[in-house]
Amino acid sequence: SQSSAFTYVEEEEAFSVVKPRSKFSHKGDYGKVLIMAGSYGMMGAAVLSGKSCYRAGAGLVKFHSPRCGVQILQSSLPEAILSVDPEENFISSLPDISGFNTVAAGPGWYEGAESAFLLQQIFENKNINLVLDAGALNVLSKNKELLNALPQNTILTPHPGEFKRLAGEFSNDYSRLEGLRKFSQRYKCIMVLKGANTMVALPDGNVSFNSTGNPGMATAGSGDVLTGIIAALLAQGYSPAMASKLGVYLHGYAGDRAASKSGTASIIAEDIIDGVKDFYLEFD
Ligand code: NPW
Ligand code: AMP
Ligand code: MG
Repeated sequence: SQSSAFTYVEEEEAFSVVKPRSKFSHKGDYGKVLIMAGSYGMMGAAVLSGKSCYRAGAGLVKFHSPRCGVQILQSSLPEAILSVDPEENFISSLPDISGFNTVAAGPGWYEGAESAFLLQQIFENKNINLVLDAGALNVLSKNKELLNALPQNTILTPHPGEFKRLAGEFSNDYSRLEGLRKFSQRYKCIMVLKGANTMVALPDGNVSFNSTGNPGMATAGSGDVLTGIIAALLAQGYSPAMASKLGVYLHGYAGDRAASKSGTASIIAEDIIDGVKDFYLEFD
């Protein structure tokens, strides 16, 4: 029925799906993520998504970085490896992505014509898990024909401003929710509309609302952290639908832990990354 299409993701469901780590596992069991993020002046977005990706359990994170980002990334996150783009200030090319099961693209992106070509090349890889955020979404909005080439179950994580660019304006919250559902069904992608009670719309028409998080998470870089978390879950073998719902729950949970330590107004994106540790502590 229409009403059963809407559910809340709460602790019982989220905690029940978290996978334990086998004693005999190695880093290769937890997936390799390629993060294509950052441009001159916005390398912080790449740092935040990479750090949160490791904190959320990915086995290996590789950045593809413009030249200007090399020192920043290597000193902010020595755990990550790098591939370096020929361009100084933005990402202009796709590195060899064989061996990666997950690609996250868009935080801190330069939004020029080169980036549309980049997305087109990424979309040719149909067997990869893909999360698109921020600049990658705006590039899609400027080149709407690319939406028809989205690999199935690609995860898009717009905030309301980015969703407006993608899908236009809606007169009220209900019509926007219906617009989100239709978008997901039409392009067979997973739509994560961020905000208080973030909505996750699946191509089958189901929508879930998140139950965690707080207004302290309305701070720069918060969304970049979510991108890294969802990518980490994809890399660890969660389905795109589960990685989206659990990722949003975990991100909000981490933000709530941060708020319990420092007061809501003081939260910065790094604190949300720290809160991810508290989530996993529940499982050891
Ligand atoms: P207004 O005017 O606020 O009402 P943009 P961005 C509108 C990178 N970052 N939530 C809003 O309207 C990102 O990764 C880098 C949010 C305004 O018109 C991106 O690549 C950082 N916005 C890039 O910066 C840290 C809402 O949308 C517009 C809204 C730009 O991302 C920061 C704002 O969105 C950042 O993450 C809502 N509920 N409703 C770094 N340290 O490197 C309406 N809007 O223009 O896409 O800007 O989100 O800051
Ligand atoms: P972005 O605008 O891309 O940095 O994303 C902001 C992130 O913070 C999203 O994950 C939102 O769900 C979260 N967020 C923003 N405002 C709130 C709020 N008032 N309550 C809960 N979460 C929020
Ligand atoms: Mg954002």
